[in-house]
Amino acid sequence: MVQMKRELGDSAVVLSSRTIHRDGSAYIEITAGVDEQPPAHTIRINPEVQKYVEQLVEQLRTQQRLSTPSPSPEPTAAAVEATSGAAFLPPLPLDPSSALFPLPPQLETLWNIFLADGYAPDVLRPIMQSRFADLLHDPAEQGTSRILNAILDRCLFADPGWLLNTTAQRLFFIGPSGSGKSSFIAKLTAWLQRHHIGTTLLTTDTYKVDGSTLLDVTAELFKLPYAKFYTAQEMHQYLTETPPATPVVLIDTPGWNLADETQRRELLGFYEATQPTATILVIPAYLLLSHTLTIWQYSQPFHPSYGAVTKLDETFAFGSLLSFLSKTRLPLAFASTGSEIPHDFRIASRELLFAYARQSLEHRMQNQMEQTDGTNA
Ligand SMILES: Nc1nc2c(ncn2[C@@H]2O[C@H](COP(=O)(O)OP(=O)(O)OP(=O)(O)O)[C@@H](O)[C@H]2O)c(=O)[nH]1
Ligand SMILES: [Mg+2]
Repeated sequence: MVQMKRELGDSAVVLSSRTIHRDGSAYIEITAGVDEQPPAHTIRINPEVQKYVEQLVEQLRTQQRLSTPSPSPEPTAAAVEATSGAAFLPPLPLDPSSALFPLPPQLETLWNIFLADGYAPDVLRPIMQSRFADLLHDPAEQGTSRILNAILDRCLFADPGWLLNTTAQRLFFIGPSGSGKSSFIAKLTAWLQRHHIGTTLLTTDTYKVDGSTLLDVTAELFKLPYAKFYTAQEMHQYLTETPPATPVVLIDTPGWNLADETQRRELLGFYEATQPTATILVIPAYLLLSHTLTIWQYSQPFHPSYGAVTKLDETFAFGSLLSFLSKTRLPLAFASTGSEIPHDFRIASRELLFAYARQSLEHRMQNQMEQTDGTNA
């Protein structure tokens, strides 16, 4: 039995046995069986994916790519031609839930650069997996754009004309303290006036010194209907008795902490009094993803309809923002690219975010190359 287990493993079982007499000696012949089922963890791997990866790794091994630390930064024309002529396997849509298999060095660099720029691994992983073979072909810059475009494909942008063709929009602005809500409302007001769209300004930010100063000045400058409220009741009464007649009404709020139940309840009182047609969530681009997702969670009672991203100029990594947009699918409507009122206002677009995000990734890639050069020197 010991010999059987040693030769066939622990799962071997005796099926039959008999005694054989040969040359005057007696032998016991055992017929044993082994369960041929592979272990459970092997079964879970998609066999097509496994086969594909094995073939790919074999192909790379043949070309000695896995054993060389990294390709030289400036490949020669001959080397480029030789590489592009290589017969790679066609791309296979891999199962996004499967673990990321070991990456060859040229994709590891891309993966690390995106991670360093704040992109969430669970956003990045399925994209890199599904474009695995294409990315292996691409030079680094092209690969970066390919991944970035795939992430932007998952982000939503508001129709740029939605506010220009409106007849009755009440926009309720929420967002963390100092996110740029009041400045943004001032910028948006100027933009609406340039497009001759009647605007009323309302503020509930009457809880702190100077909370409403920016809107006082903006309303005065453009001679707009304007009111301030200290309580939700006051606001409700005002809106019931004298509902604003302008096509657009912008409502500023204090930068209360939505995770704080008391503050959230008070803000909800204003929200219910306003009965807005849309809630705009104002978020600075530099916040960490864990932070924006928490804000997102606590902002659900306000039903955020659109996003306005601020401080693009003060942000040096755009992965958190793009991961947030791709995860929440919150349509981005506006952007603020600086503190100057009214100039630093943009209608959000895919092209705008691509430009900012690409620049940051390029910068990171350049730094990495300089570091590699420094290490090699
Ligand atoms: N660099 C830069 N600064 C901005 C931007 N938007 C707003 N700011 C600045 O950020 C600071 C806060 O802006 P506010 O508009 O007061 O922010 P808020 O969300 O209304 O703040 P609270 O009402 O206190 O919650 C001000 O100094 C603004 O000038 C932007 O896009 N870029
Ligand atoms: Mg404010």
